[in-house]
Amino acid sequence: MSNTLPSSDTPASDKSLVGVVMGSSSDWETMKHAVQILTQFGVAHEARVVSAHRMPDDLFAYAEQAEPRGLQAIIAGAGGAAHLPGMLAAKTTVPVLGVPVASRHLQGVDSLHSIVQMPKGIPVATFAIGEAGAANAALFAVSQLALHDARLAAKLHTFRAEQTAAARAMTLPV
Ligand code: RP5
Repeated sequence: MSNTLPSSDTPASDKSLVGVVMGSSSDWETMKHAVQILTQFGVAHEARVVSAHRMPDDLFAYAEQAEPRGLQAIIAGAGGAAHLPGMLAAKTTVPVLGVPVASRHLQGVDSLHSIVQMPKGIPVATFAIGEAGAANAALFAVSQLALHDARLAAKLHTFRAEQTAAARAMTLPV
């Protein structure tokens, strides 16, 4: 298990459509599941640490550059007082998809409440705590992009069909 982001995933790129950001490298074990989905679907993306409280100037710069750089979505994961997604959303109109990371003491319920309880006017689409939330945030970004990308839409339909087939093939230990 590694808390280090893979170097090939870290650089910001003019071609990135989705940004995956997180408050700490300790979030990587959760957020890597978003990156895996984006990689699986061939969506150009980047991943990096942008800590809201330890790198506030970087957070503002990332958010301000998101739209001119062409990002279509930002997947933001954080734990505890998880203000990263909300502060990003406050500084950009690019859709922000928030992933609550499980925290040590409150198991991510704190992260979930921090992200989901955005006051009216600045939305953050909030997903489940942990791995499922990270993967689903990426799948949601894929489905948004697929509305204007027929090849990506076909991949998404195939993904769903395979998932259905796998569920139908499930057996019980009776
Ligand atoms: C948050 O604090 C991060 O998103 C992380 O989930 C949590 C703990 O960070 P580290 O102390 O592991 O760097 O900012």
